[in-house]
Amino acid sequence: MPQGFTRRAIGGLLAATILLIVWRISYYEPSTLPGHSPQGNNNVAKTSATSRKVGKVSMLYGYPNPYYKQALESHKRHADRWGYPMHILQEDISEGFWNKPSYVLSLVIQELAKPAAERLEWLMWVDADSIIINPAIPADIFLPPRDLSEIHFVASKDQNGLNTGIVFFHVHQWTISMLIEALAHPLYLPAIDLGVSADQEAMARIMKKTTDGPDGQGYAQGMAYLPRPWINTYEWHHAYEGKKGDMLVHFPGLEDDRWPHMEKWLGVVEDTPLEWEVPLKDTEYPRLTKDFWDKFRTARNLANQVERDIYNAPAGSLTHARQEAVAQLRIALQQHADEAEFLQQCVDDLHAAIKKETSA
Ligand SMILES: [Mn+2]
Repeated sequence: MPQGFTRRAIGGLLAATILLIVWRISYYEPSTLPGHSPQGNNNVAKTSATSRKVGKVSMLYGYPNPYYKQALESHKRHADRWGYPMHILQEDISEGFWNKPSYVLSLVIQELAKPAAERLEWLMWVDADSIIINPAIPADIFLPPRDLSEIHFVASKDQNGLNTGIVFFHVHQWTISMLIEALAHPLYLPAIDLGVSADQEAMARIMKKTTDGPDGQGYAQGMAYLPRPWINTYEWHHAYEGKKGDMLVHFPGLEDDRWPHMEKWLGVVEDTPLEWEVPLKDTEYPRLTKDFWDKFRTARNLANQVERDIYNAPAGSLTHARQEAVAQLRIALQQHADEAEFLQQCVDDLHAAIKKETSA
């Protein structure tokens, strides 16, 4: 290779890197978290061409709680490292749990009011009872590839269903409609008891809707559940369910156990931050997330194709088995994408139905 070419190539690469860094810094907003001074942002981690503009969002108000404050500082360090602006609600703007969807809605609207090129693309909500333990994991590795443009909400579920402790919201009109329906739930369906986590229960119910909504199809096809331990790893009374390299720890439930558990983890990340840090490439995340979305895409494309085939089938064709199997696969994509074996079973069942009805 001629030397001039090499020099030009290196020069070009350097210029592109500087441009990228300048561009990332321009999205930086200092935290307004009390007592947290904004740090310089010249250590922003490298981002790839497929990376997304992500902002992190949380809330902390009311009686001062040093554990939550320190937990959010771990999120702020993660945000600084990757060049994500971080927004923290510090005033009670609504009633209890409704602060969360209200604040996210306000941010989505603010982002959409900007010119497209200046907008954040996704918001990562993080509860103040979660701590980043491996800041080397970028938020956008979990997001759907751009071609899966119908996905606007990425979450996880536990034994109680949807858990909104850690969730990704797409900056999109779909999210505005969804959050407005969630916020309005107690007003238009006052007879339904949403329980203690009312906002979470409202969102869980709305995510199952396949009627009404922005396009008359509800919201079910706009969401995907990731395996919960990837993004929303729990601390149980007896132990951490995750392993070294996992991105964070969340402390739902736990009652009085929460404080000693948070204190232990805050000690780990503040005193020995490198103990739990593992470079992204040395974790399972790149392979697992790629595999997840590849399988999701394959299943979704199959469902689309079979629905077209059924629609175009000549009158009198057998389609009943395919209709049933494709409906099952849709439900699997919408509510069980985090259960890999179940999703695969639904794909296999649909292939069997196709074979049965089209090979005769
Ligand atoms: Mn929580």
